[in-house]
Amino acid sequence: MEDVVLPVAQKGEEVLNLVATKVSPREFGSLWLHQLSQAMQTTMKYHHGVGIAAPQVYVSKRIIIVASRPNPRYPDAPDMPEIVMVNPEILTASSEKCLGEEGCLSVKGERGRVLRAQKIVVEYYTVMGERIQQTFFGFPARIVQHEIDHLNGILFVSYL
Ligand code: K1U
Ligand code: ZN
Repeated sequence: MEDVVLPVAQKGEEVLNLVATKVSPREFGSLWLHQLSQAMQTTMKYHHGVGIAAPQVYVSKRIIIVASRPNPRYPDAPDMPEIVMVNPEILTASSEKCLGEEGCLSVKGERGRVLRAQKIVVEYYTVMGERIQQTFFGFPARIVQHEIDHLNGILFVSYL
């Protein structure tokens, strides 16, 4: 089950327009949540992405993965281990904004510059249900905002 590459929904498909539902407390630590997060990681890596959200693999639940690494557009991006976030919420967002290039596994062949908060504080749960508060800056903060937009039915192209 670990190496499953899931199909990725493309712009125009209804699942990408929905507001995803929260993972319930009884689902924390469950086999399906472990298997889904593992398959999301495999799918993201297969497509060389730096993030992915569950609705992109046809699961309308509030789960995202963030995996910053240096890349041609962001050579100074931190190389972070993947973080799986369940029910993520942005607690605070800086008034300082920055423009940066984005792409999307669900919008093939399109890139664009999007204005995002430079710094955010996020609260989320691990797959085991541990509550975490974490601060993100720059490119990782951009990925988190892009992925949480997916949970709210928003694609980056709507900002262009
Ligand atoms: O959610 C997704 O569709 C994945 C997306 C995440 C993302 C990339 C860039 C900015 C914000 C969020 C991707 O991984 S697109 C492919 C990619 O690695 C990339 C694209 C543009 C700039 C930098 C990286
Ligand atoms: Zn995307």
